[in-house]
Amino acid sequence: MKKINVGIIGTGFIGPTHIEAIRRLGFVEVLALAETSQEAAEKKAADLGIPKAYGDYREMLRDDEIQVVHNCTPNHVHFEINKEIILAGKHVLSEKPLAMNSQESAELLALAKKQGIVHGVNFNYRQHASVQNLREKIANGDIGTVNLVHGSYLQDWLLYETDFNWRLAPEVGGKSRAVADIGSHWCDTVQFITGKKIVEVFADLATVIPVRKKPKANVATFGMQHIEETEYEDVPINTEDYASVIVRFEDGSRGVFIVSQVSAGRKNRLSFEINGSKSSVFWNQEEPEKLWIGHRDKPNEILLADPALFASAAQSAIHHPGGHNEGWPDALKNMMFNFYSFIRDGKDLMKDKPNFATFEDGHISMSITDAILESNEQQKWVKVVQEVFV
Ligand code: SOE
Repeated sequence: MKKINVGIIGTGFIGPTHIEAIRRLGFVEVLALAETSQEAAEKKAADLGIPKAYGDYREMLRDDEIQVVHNCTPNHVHFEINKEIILAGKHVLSEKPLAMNSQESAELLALAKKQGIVHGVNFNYRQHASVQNLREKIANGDIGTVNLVHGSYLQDWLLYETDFNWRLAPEVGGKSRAVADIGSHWCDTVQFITGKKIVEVFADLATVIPVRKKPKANVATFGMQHIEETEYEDVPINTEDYASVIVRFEDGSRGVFIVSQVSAGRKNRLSFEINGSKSSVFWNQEEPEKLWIGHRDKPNEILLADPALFASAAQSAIHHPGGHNEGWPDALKNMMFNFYSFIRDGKDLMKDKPNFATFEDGHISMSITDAILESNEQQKWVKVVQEVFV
């Protein structure tokens, strides 16, 4: 069978993780990459063993051999590049956030539907095997009615005033930082698991470090610990390091989450607890093979990821026997497998249900972020705008 040919735009922290996950599939070829200059593109292409290098992504979009394009660029160019990918008639897999606000993400969703291409957004945490299994358990009524959903997404890579990255500047990262970058994952994951949408929010955002020391050199995401930089300039910070958000779900059930990028010791800790009418569950992305199940009338349990113990609908998400733990790169591979098998099998998003997040989910996520920003500004409950364009 002929392989599906892919081009990647942007090769910072996340682009290479996409490339590695795609390569594990076997039926997809990373044929090209695009960077901001021909020299940078050629260097990256040589390092990563990719045949074609483009110094301008628009040229790559004119390459007839490329069928799918991944948008792994910084946030402020997501909208424009996603639009151009769609108009070029290519399938698109974008990093989140899809755009800078929900008007733009609505426009992208409408355009993607009109062009009939396959569109995906990289909400990768829903692809963990234990998360897929938990969704089945909840749908089967194993924990009863979901009453409460609470948790957090904590990181420490922006803890020090000398930590700096493009995500800190609103004109590049967007008006929201921690909420858009990691809160978006938390909301997507819990909405996926419970099957319930967040419809209303009350938020309190804080910039814990209001002035940062910007190193004279550029620093990649998660890159600070390797930098020995002595020359800095003081930069005022206008995006949030921290947020606490109370949420209401569409069926009236309640939840709350916090996000922080300044929590020492927490590297990439997305966690949630769900309290149902029969039992509770707790999951933490840093120990993804474990699902805690809490009971009132018998001892609590830890379900270790194991295909033999998983619901049949979740078994395609786990690839090794119990004890052979899978993690972040494996969830990303599941994302790529589900996205690319949908394309390979000639499926259509207007008719077939995907097992990956689409631009519809990306737009819902942007609408939640917009509502959180508005709630923080006005210090009141704000409804999440629900319309999804058909
Ligand atoms: C940085 O906070 C980041 O790389 C996010 O952008 C990713 O989406 C998340 O998975 C890990 O952290």
